[in-house]
Amino acid sequence: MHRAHTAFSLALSPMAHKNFATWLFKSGTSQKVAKATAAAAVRTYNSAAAEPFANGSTATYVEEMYNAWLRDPASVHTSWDAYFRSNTYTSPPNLAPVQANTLPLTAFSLGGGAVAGAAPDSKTIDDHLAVQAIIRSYQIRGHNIAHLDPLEINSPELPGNSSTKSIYANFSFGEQDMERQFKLPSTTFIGGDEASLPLKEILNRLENVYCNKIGVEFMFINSLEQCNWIRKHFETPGVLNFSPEEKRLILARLTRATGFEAFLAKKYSSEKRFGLEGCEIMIPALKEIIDVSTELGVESVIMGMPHRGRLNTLANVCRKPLNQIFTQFAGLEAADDGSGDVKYHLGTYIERLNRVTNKNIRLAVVANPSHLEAVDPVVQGKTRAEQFYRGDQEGKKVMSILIHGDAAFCGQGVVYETMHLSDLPDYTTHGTIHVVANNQIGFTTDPRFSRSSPYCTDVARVVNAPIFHVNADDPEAVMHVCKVAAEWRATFHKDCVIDLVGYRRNGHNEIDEPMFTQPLMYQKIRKHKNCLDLYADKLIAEGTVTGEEVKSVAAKYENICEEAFALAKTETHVKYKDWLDSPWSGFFEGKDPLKVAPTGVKEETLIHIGNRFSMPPPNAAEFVIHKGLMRVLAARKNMVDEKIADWALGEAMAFGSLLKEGIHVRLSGQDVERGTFSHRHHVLHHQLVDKATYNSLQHMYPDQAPYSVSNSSLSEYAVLGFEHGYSMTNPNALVLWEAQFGDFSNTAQSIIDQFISSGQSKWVRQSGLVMLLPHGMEGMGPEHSSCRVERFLQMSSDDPDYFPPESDEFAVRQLHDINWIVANCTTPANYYHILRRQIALPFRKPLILCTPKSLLRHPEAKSPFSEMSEGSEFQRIIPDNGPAGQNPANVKKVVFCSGRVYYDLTKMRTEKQLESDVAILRVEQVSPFPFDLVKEQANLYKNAELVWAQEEHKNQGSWTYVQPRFLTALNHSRDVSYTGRAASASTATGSKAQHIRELNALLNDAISV
Ligand SMILES: Cc1ncc(C[n+]2csc(CCOP(=O)(O)OP(=O)(O)O)c2C)c(N)n1
Ligand SMILES: [Mg+2]
Repeated sequence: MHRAHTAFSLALSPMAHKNFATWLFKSGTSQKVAKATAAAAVRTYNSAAAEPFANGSTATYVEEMYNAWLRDPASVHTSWDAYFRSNTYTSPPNLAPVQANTLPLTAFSLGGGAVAGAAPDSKTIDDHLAVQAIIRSYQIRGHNIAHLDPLEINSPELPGNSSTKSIYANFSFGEQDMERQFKLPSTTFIGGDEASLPLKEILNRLENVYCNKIGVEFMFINSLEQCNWIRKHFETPGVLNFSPEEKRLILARLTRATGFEAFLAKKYSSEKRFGLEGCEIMIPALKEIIDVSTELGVESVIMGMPHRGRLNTLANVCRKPLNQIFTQFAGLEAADDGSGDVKYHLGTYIERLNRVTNKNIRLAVVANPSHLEAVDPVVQGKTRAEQFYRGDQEGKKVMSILIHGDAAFCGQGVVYETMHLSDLPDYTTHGTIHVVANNQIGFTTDPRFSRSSPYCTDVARVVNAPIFHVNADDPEAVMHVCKVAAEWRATFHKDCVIDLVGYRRNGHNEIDEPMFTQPLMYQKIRKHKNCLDLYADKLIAEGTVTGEEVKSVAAKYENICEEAFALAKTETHVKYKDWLDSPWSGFFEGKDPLKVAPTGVKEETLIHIGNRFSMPPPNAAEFVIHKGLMRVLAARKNMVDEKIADWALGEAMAFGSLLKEGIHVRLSGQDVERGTFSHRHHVLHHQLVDKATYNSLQHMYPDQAPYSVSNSSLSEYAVLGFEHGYSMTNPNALVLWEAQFGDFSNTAQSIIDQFISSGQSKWVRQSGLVMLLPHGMEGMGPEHSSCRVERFLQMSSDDPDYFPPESDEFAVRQLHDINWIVANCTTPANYYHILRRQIALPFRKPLILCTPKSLLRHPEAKSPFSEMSEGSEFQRIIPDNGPAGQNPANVKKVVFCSGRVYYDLTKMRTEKQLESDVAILRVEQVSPFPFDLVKEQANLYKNAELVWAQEEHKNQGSWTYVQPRFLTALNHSRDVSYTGRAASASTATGSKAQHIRELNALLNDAISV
């Protein structure tokens, strides 16, 4: 109770006043409020941020202030006085509904000597207001002074004096007031069934709830309902009472968690395992979350977590067989293909019976790279996909849990980016429970030097997620918080955070010396008993268990470990497949691994899709479409009638035909619904009605698969990660992510490097994700030109010096063996085929596709339906079909190129009338490199000089990738020279004139004989 003053004075600090005063007094505020209200009438969001400002606890507070002011203007701060005097405030009749344990202020007559029924005197009112303010202060600030740190080294630097004296001085309460009864306001549940309590009891209860081992941060939430829900779950008397059975279960789980690390430490003392010592309670915590969630209907939990405690989680949460885990320490060869990963990155997938709830549960821990937090959006995407395929629209059956380190949670921006997906209609997973294993250190850096926010969890405040800080040495407090978190998610389907404040008993890893850098902290840690011992002592002292029982539980688990250890010794190989996080049951079985289904479709299908795609909604008369779009639709219809397709139509043909075949298509990225270049227009907007839209691709066939196209948040890292996760879940879906411009994909580099490029090799996990990357040197400056295709190509895993054996299966075998496909298509038909091929393949590979900008409207970049209908297929190289191709022996020069520069080259060739002398060949699939076709084409043009022409700079584009492969394809018998821009540090010039000069030079150079 002694710290009530601190909490109270903080709540009423000048800053707190300022916050209220700003919105109340700013000139023009009322206009702004009016405007905001008008906007809200048009746009409604799902987000909590859309709730009116004067809502929830704030509104109640304002009303309380108003009532106090009515009785005595001097009792409120001068800013409130000024505001209420201005006559702008009217008490809202419905903002603070009277609840069971509330009474209007006029009813205060307790203990202050006022006669029942008579108006209370001003002291009574003041005192009640003071008590209300104290309650509120505890709710707002209690967490700042709670005992969260087991080591007690992290003292919040709070202003003010926390002595008992100053509490009484400030509130005019003396020792004699402690027994006075006070009515409890509707904003507290500490009374239980009682409507009033003595002051002493009020302070005691508040202190216990808010300043003990749990610190609840929630009063920033803009929802009165949610705030009340939290208050109720923490304040109701008795919530922290556990039955002896529950306590024994916690002890048993904690014993396993602790025993696991101890066993590994004993058997593999020099191996890195990133143990959980100091935060072992995380294991019982996760189990509690899963138990409660399962009880509430969840059937599948997808988890993402970093290195710390991962093996323990696999062993004791997922119940991955211990021998498989121990085998990872044995340094065995792998029995299957791939390069594998270190043991503390591997994923797993397990289906088992939850013994506590007696319900079946699926648990997946998603494999992840070292890159901290990179897995967060991947987990979200995978969760979302699983919800989607199960028809779990509210996230009642599938949920995600993300586990974080304290330093990474606040340091890595992707956490913020992922948080911002949490409430978006096409990305929400309906609430994630975040668990921070907060050991108060990141490697060798302590929080004072690694963050500027008071807590490592502050990022979660942006999405109004409640944050439950808890001392990791108090297992019962931790379990309570976990139970509340699981119930919160099941009730509100919003994110919440559990901050498990513990410590790290060892160094960053087991062979690291922490005393080099944290000597004082580690002196404390050395003397600190571990959580299991503390809890066992407590349970023994209170008579819940005996010392013998404690020992026997520990011994039993050690036996289990020993048996598994012996079994692991008999293993001769590790199997990467044992660690797969997303098995695709049935997908590979019975399939010819080298057979690609045809990608052409019946012409009537193309016509049907084309017609639908160019039609306004069926209720067109009422649905007002923008005039410009009517023209777009009419132009599409013309194309369909002429049986030709432009880029957007070709894409729609691919999507529509896949949807017809039952393949779910999901396209996501910034502004993808319309398309950055205004070419796609998949979503038509009613010009007069908000949110009234029509998406013809969702209405192609009555029994089609679902089509989803969604503008994303302005994030690449999280959204690409999300789509990658989505693509992992089901192979029978085409999942595409489009960058606004290709170069923006580099802000998602770790998803590209760590997951997309290498995921199959490391984790035997396949993904058919498509990355659409607008690319092309069109004079738009350095940042809107290049998708840095050279980087993708540099990561392609085909050997430049190896020409695979030629056979009918050459192309598909190459695709099978490589890590991903990199292509730059120049025709809508080829774009259509390569998209469809993603699904036609008997395996899945990511596709990196350079996509056009100006070609979207280029009159020549159109394809006849015949190039998309039955019998047609994707062309890895498009040969020269003009005079040069028809008479190759006379051709003097063959220009190989890739992408849009082809159209510039042909134009120049026409201008120079060199159609018979210069052949232009398009390498559409750059990687895996079409060795066979290059050889075949070069052989046609026996007498020609061979050049590679590209518009990208020499150190960029495809040149460095294709050059050695050309030589391999040609068996080093002929040379291929480079034509194009010089090497450059930047991707493109910012000067239009220079751009044109460079382009002309390269075209002139290429088209010359
Ligand atoms: C993106 C990224 N940057 C740096 C690292 C190197 N690194 C590995 S663990 C670690 C400290 C992480 O601290 P914290 O998140 O608190 O987790 P803890 O190890 O304390 O459990 C760092 C910096 C990394 N793995 N990932
Ligand atoms: Mg840490």
